[in-house]
Amino acid sequence: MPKKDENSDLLTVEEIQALRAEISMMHSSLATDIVSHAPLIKKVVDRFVERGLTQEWTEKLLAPLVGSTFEDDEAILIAYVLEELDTLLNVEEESTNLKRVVHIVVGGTGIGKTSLVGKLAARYTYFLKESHSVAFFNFDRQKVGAVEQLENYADAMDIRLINEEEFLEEEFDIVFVDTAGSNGDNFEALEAFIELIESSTPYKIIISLALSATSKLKDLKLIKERFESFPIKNLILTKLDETSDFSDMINFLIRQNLPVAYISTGQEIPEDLIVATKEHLLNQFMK
Ligand SMILES: Nc1nc2c(ncn2[C@@H]2O[C@H](COP(=O)(O)OP(=O)(O)OP(=O)(O)O)[C@@H](O)[C@H]2O)c(=O)[nH]1
Ligand SMILES: [Mg+2]
Repeated sequence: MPKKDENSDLLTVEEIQALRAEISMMHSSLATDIVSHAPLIKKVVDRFVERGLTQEWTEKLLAPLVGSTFEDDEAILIAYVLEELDTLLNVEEESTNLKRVVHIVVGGTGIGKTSLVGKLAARYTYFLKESHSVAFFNFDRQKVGAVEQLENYADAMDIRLINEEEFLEEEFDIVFVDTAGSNGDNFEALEAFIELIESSTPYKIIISLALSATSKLKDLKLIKERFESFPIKNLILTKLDETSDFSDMINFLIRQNLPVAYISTGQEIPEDLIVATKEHLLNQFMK
C-alpha cells in the first residue's frame, strides 16, 4: 500500500496510480477466483484466451455472470464476449463529397503507406459514386525511389503527382500525401508542412495512421504514442492477409479510441482496400 504524503492530506498522482494498480490487481484475482467456481464460464474464458484475449480482461468481463441465468449457456457466454468486443471496436464511415482536403498517411516504415495512398487516390477518383479531382503529393524525402513509386502509380492511374508550387496554386478535392516511414525522431519537417497548409491554404487536413496487422501489441502502442503530437483522425490497417493471428491488433484496438477507416488486404493496387466494418474485424479475429 503506498504511503500518503506526510505533509499533505491529498494523495499525489503517483499514490493514486499505485492505489489504482493495487485495486485492479485485487479485482483480477477476485475475478479469477469467482470464475474458477463456474466451469462453463471458465471454459469460455479459456477459449478466448487461447484466441489471444488477455485472461484478466476476459475474466473481469465474465465474472459478473457467475450465478446468473446465463452461467450454463455457452452460446450466450460467447455472444456476450463478442458483443463487448463489438461495442469497444470503433470504425469510421467513409467520407464522400470531399472538397479541398489534404489526406496525409503516416506510420512506421514499410507498412504500406505508399500503397495506401495509391489505393485511396484510385478509389476517390474512379470507384466512388461521386468522382473527386485528386492529386498525389510526395512528402517522402528520405527514401531512395520514393518518388518513382508514386510516379508509377500516377502514370498507371492517370492521376497527377504535383509539386509544392502546384499544390499551393491549384485546386483539388483531395490531395493524398505520402510520407516517409518514421520512428518518430524526425517530425519537424512534416509539422512545418502541416502548418504551412493550415496557415496559407483553404485545405482541411486529415491524417490517417497506418498500422500493420503483423505488428505486436507493444509496437502498435509505441507507434501510436510516437505519432501522438499529430491530430490523427483515424487508423488504416494494412497486411491483414499476411497474418492469421489478429489478436494483437484486436487487443490494441479495444484499448484505444481512434476509429478504423480502411483495411488493406493485399498488394494489389487499387483492389486490395476495403472500408472497415466491425464484422470484418471480428471475423478476422474469430477466423
Ligand atoms: N501482403 C500485403 N502486402 C502489402 C500490403 N500493403 C502493402 N504491402 C506491401 O508492403 C511493401 C511496402 O509497401 P509500401 O506501400 O511501399 O510501404 P511504405 O509504408 O510506403 O514503405 P516506406 O515508404 O519504405 O516506409 C510492398 O511490397 C507492398 O506491396 C498489404 O495489405 N498486404
Ligand atoms: Mg513509402
